[in-house]
Amino acid sequence: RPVGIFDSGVGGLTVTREVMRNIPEERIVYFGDTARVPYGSKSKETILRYSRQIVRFLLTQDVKAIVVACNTASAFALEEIRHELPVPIIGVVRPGAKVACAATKNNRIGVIGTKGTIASGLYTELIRQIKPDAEVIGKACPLFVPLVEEGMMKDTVTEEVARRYLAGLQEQDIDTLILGCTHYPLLRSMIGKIMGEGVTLVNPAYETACSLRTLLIQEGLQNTEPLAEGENPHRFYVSDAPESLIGFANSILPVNIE
Ligand code: DGN
Repeated sequence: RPVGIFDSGVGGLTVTREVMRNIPEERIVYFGDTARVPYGSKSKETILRYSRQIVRFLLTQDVKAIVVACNTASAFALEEIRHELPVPIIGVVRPGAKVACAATKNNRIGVIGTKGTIASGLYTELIRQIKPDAEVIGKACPLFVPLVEEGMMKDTVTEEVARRYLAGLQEQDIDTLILGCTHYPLLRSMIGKIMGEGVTLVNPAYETACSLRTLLIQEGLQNTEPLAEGENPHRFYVSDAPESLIGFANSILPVNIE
């Protein structure tokens, strides 16, 4: 049985990429809610309703576990839908928070994400559960998502926007920064350059793939038969405009999608 992964749109493919790299034997059913993206500026009630609908769809695809690849949906909906499901579900926020706690030495952690993710305060809450005296400084960076979707990862305009967003965090003496939005790992080198070598960047997408692997092993759900050479066993669904997903997927995934 496949693993279900969903996101507000194409951004969750950064999580899918890490799952494919780190657990290559697993089959994936991906759902991107491209008709209703962005989630970052919507209310908790709306995100919860959308997430419930998507999870219901993924269950019709006979998934054995679900990954909420979207930070905003993880922050607003995960805890409520967890209790409603017959399969295990994980999000991206908890794995990111855990690794940031392990990485920080001065207990000063920055988090960047959508307005919704930062306003939810969930990263701060989960970090403080592990490190009660940690200082967490959040910053919403809403322009990063459209800039990445325009393919402007290396553009000087994006760099200027990033410098403005990150200026406040640079003054806060953080030693760890969580890239708390699906799109931000694609700006990793630019953000790293601006923040400098003293700041460890945490990519929740990678950490989530590791958590998924642990979960599948613990629950005895891992696929023990390797996929056949050249086989593309993954399925991708969107609620609108499949071409946007195909272009983005083919630029970042290790498999080709038609
Ligand atoms: N996938 C969203 C997130 O990780 O928060 C970003 C895209 C969006 O819906 N704004």
